[in-house]
Amino acid sequence: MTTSNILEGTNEIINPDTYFQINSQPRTLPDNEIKVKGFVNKHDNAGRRIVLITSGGTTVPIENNTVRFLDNFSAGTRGATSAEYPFYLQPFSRHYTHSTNCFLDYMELKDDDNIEVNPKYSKKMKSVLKKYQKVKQEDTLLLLNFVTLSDYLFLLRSVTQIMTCLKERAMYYLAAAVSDFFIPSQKMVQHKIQSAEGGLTLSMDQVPKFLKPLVTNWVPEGFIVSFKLETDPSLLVSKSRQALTKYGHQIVIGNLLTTRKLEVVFITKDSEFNLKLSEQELKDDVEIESKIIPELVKKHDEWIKNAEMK
Ligand code: PAZ
Repeated sequence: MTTSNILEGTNEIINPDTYFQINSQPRTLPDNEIKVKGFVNKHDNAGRRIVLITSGGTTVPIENNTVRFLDNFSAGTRGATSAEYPFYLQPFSRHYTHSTNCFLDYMELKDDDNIEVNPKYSKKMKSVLKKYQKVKQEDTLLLLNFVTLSDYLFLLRSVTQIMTCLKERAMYYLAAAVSDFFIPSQKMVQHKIQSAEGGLTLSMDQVPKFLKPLVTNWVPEGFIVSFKLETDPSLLVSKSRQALTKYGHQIVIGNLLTTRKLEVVFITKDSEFNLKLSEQELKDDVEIESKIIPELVKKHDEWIKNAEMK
């Protein structure tokens, strides 16, 4: 007879408030809140707009003393690239990460004591460096990290609530790939699941839909853009529109896993249109975000103007 480890979930969906009550806040949250308050106050006082970009995947642990976890697909490219248009950029460092190049490939030994940038790369590096230095000088980029679903949700709630004061001047660009399923801490085993006990059967709870309180209560005046990722082309538009109708925010950007860097579909209350790279643009290494962001800036302008007219 074979035995197995069984982790049981339930079909009941808890509400978002309950989620925050039954999970402990991440240790880094108070420090992050201080950083965000400083950043928001400074730019709010200067009358600037602020965009919250969420990017990357969230992990869901299956043991309290976590050895294993489930991950959501996302390389974090969408968020990093978007932060460069029209502003700038892991923005910046994305150009020099292991997925593209090793940073050291850009360097050469000048002599025994000094290194320099390989002249082959200096033109490209110079333009990224200039943008990076401008961002540093003007302090217009604040990077915060999350790993688990819980890190993400606590951070999202805090940051959005701090940004409420910006009203219509805030944009929320929610590109992170957030897990739809999790195992509540009280249902997780404490220690590493033992393979000697046989296979593993997992049943998980559904993560509450946080977009609802975000749109309705946390930042009701903000301009909110969410992403919808699908793998089946026949579902993309219908699922994206369904999300827009359900949460009542401003835009859903739909994308397919295999073509997400080439094409997206914008779904708004009254319209639906595609943004796509042409053959020539592909050859020229144009990035789809260079089309997405100007379109959103235009729509955000209208959002602010409409609010001023009220
Ligand atoms: O991070 P990445 O560039 O590899 O992928 C971006 C993306 C596909 C995760 C993003 O565009 C997206 O669709 N985010 C929402 C995912 C979701 O439906 O939960």
